[in-house]
Amino acid sequence: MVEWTDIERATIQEIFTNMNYEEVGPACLARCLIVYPWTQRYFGNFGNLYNATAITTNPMIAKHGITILHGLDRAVKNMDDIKNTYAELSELHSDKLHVDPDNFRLLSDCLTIVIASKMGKSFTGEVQATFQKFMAVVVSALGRQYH
Ligand code: HNI
Repeated sequence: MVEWTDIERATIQEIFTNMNYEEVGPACLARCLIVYPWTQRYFGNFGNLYNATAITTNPMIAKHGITILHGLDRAVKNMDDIKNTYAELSELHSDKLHVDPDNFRLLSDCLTIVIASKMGKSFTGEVQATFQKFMAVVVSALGRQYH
């Protein structure tokens, strides 16, 4: 069971409250597909992913980036039970989508970088530590139903 301090809880709430989902979601998924091109294989039906420009202007990627962030909302709202919150989503990524769970961490790293660039100076070491702790719990929960 993961313990959260009041400051950690407040930090996570603040990051998500102030986040522009329409900007951060697409940027985060696009970055993942550009930096780790093998992750493109799961989006074969998303149209043109030919190069970085095609990826960053692909409307299906943009929309799905926002969907992923809304997926993270569930963890923000259930910080004390992230594991069970993601049981179904983990099963979907494992059994139906066959997404290699290593990719969750790659996406999480891209999200950290995008958020850092948006927050600038206010993305302190402490904020980063809290955000990465949160994402580590999410990544672990999403990987739970793999067998
Ligand atoms: Ni992911 C669908 C959340 C990481 C590939 N994904 C979803 C959906 C949510 C979601 C929510 C929609 C489910 C539904 O339709 O019921 N994905 C998340 C979250 C993370 C994540 C919270 C990690 C932080 N997904 C990844 C990664 C990949 C990925 C790393 C591949 C590299 N996801 C997919 C694919 C789909 C998907 C593919 C189906 C897309 C579609 O619409 O066809």
